[in-house]
Amino acid sequence: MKGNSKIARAGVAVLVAAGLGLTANGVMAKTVKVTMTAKETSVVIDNRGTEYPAWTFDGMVPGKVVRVKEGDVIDFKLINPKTNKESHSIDFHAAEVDVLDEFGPVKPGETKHFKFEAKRAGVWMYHCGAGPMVQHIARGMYGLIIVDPKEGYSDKFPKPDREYVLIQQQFFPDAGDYKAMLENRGWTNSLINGKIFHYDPVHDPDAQAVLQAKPGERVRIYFVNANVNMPVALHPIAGIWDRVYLNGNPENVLYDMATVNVAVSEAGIFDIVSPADRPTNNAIVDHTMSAALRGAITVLMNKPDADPNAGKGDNILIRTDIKPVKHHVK
Ligand SMILES: [Cu+2]
Repeated sequence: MKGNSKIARAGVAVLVAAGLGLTANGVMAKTVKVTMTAKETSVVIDNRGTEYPAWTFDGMVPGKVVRVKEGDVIDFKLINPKTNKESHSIDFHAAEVDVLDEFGPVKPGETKHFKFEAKRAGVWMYHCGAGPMVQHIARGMYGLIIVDPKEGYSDKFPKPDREYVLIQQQFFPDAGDYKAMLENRGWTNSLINGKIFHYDPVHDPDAQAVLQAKPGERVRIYFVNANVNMPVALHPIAGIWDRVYLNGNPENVLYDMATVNVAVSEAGIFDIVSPADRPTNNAIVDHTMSAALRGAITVLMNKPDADPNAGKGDNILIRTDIKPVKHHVK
C-alpha cells in the first residue's frame, strides 16, 4: 500500500460516512437497520388452529431472525403503538449496553431507538424485558440474533448444507396468570417456533411441515431455550451431535455429543450429519419427557428428494400458516 495509504484512509472515511466501515481485521462492517413493532395480538399455537392472546414482536412468535456479521452495527428501533395496553422493551443478549437505558421499558405510543455493535460472534436470544418479564416472554416476546463470525467458515467451523432455527418455549394457557408462570405452575405444553408439535407428524397428524435434508448433509440447528423456567436436554434421536458450538461461538466446540443441557435463555449451534448411504429420520427432542411428550419433538427427514430450498438462505425458520378455529382470548 505504501504510497496509497492516504488514499486508503480517505476511502475508509468515505465508507464510514456511507454507513460502512472496516473492522480491525479489515473486514467490511456495515450498519444494519432493524425495526420491530410490539403487537398485542392473538396467534395460533398448534396445528389445529387454537388461538392464544399473545404479546409479540411484529405479530409473530417467535420474532424475526436477525442475522448480521461480527463487527456490524445494529441500528435498532422498537415501536410500541399507542393501541397497546402494556409497556414493552427489547433485551438483545448480543448487546453490551445499559440495562436501564437501551433495554428500558417503552410505553404505548413511544419508540426506542439505539445502536450497538455486534462485537462477538455467536447466537443469542433476544426478548422483551418489561415487567413482569416472565409474562412477556411466556406470551411470546422472544427471538434469535445470529452474529456470523467475521472469519467465515473453516475446518473448525464448516459450512453447513442446511440451517434451521428451533426455539422452544413453555406454554402457559392462562395468559393472565403471571404468578403461575413465576412458580412454574400450569404449563401444559412446549412450543417449538410457536406451535405444539410444530414439525412432528408422528405425534400430531395435523402437523404440516418437517425439517428436510439430503442423506449425508450437515444440518446446522440454531437452538434457543426460551422457556421461562426449565432447562432443555437437547438430543437428536437416532443421531449424534457431530459438533456443538456453545453460544454459537466457533471457539466453543464440543464433538460427538448425545445430549446437551441448554440453560434458560441460552442459544447454541448444533450440527448433525446423517448417514450418506441411506434415507433416515431423526427426532430432535428435549429429552426431558414432560417437555418432549407435550410438544418439543421435531422430525428431521434425510431423503434424496429433500426440498432444495428448505433450510437455505432466508428460509431457515419455517413458519406454517394455520387458520384460527377457536377464540381463546381472556
Ligand atoms: Cu413485552
